[in-house]
Amino acid sequence: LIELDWWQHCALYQIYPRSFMDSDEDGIGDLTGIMSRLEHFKDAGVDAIWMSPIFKSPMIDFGYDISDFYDIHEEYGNMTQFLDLLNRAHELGIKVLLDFVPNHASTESKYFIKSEESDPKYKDFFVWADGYVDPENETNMLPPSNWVSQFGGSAWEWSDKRQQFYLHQFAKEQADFNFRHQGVKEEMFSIMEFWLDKGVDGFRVDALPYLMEADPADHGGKYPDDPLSGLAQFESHQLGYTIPLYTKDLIELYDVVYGWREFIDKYNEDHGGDTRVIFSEGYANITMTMLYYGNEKGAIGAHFPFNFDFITDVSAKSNARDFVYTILKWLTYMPHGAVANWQFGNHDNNRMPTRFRHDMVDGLNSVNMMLPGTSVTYQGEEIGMRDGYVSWEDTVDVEACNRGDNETYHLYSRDPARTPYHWDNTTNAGFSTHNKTWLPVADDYEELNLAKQKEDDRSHFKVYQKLTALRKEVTLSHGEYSIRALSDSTFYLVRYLRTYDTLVLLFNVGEEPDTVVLDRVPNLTTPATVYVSSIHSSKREGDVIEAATLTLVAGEA
Ligand code: TEU
Repeated sequence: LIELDWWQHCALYQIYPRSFMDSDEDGIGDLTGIMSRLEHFKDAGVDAIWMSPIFKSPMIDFGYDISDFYDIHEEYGNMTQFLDLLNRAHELGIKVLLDFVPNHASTESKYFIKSEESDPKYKDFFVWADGYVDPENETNMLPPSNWVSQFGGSAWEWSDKRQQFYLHQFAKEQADFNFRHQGVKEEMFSIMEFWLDKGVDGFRVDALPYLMEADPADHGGKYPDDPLSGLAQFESHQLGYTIPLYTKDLIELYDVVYGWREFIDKYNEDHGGDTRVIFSEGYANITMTMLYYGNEKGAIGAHFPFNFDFITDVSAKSNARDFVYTILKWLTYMPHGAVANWQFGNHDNNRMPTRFRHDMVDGLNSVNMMLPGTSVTYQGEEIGMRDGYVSWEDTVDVEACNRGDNETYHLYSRDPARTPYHWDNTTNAGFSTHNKTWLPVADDYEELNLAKQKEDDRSHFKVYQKLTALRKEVTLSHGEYSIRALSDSTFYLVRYLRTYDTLVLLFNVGEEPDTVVLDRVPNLTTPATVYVSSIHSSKREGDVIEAATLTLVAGEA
């Protein structure tokens, strides 16, 4: 059997640094806090962590608005603490990935300040354009095009200083870099190299579909209006969600990604050691997503693009066939020889047990861990953490504040998925001793926390530990797969490999009990032994299944 490289089958875990562990009692998570809890990853069986941005930032978008790409944000710590964290993680055998945010920079960054001043080196670092004089009011300027920001409103913001508009596909404090400018491309290599030299194992690369926009040179020197997805449509919700034509998924952006892969491959070659990787982030249709892996001409891109299909394509309403379709979609479209990955949540979406049902946590974690490729866990999923309640008064997410009001903010807010981690049942769930945490701690923490789950006889965490241990089995790293619905509500996932153990997952995603006939499951021979089961299952580890049928209660795996 071919030995897999670490990233091809690791259990990867996303840390949201602001909410993981507070060591300096200010109600905000930090690097020393993360360092103090590294044992948790050993304990959970996690092999690699990626952290949402830890760089200097005014925190308009909680770190996705970077003002200095080469330094650590003060609230999170300093470079010495970062290096301590990195070294300690490496001693424990845990890989560390950073979040690389190439699409935009904070308007407080040196790049933007100098660009706004038309400094020769930086003047073209961002997407600047003249506006139109408002025919109804000559002192008012209208934006170059009808393009929309992801966080609501026009994607163009006027600069008095430069007397031009600049583009921002996210908040107005996040100016979009101009990737048609050589200086920007070079700066990106220099940022990556800086952190690779510090010893990081790679990057999660943020918001790639937005990297490039239509080139005015192709449109008679102007930024063209988007025919379907412009401001007016967006604000009146006329067409629902329409994919923008000129600001997202542009073909040219992939060459930039392929260039980064070349760069990191070269870095690996020159420096030896374990492979450094890039995992790309972006919500796009399956064809555009697959291009991040590489193209038909042989160009290679990200080690893998994050797979968001379990976030965008299935929910509590999905039946077994929807799950099977969603899984097979990725595996079928993926280029030959590529590595898959799976995840049920991240800091931008409602938490997994909330989007699905609470009784599905162990089943969903099982699917995540048993599919071929890399599994990704969002902080808290290992204990089944649910969305926290955040009132409008406590809401801090820029997307919710810009797009929502006190009645609609919950449609947009990402705060509920970002509330502090539940370590134990002490004040603030053991996250912080400060009297006010940056987001409120979810009120179920006394019942739902890591310490309790370690003590309980059966718990989501114990299931999670069994699953990460199971991943070390060669059947899961190298085995074939077979996935199919047995009924509307139950599907199987079988992993098998020659003479090794066959591993079978049966998962009832429905809301009613379901009885399935076991001889319809390929490679399943009875008597079969239960290795792990949902915490509400009547089956226990070691139970032997001999009967021809099996009844699974709602959500049972
Ligand atoms: O998100 C990129 C992205 O595609 C957004 O559309 C995201 O899905 C949306 O904000 C969800 O409501 C990345 C980060 O993950 C996100 O936290 C940042 O806000 C965004 O980039 C800008 O950096």
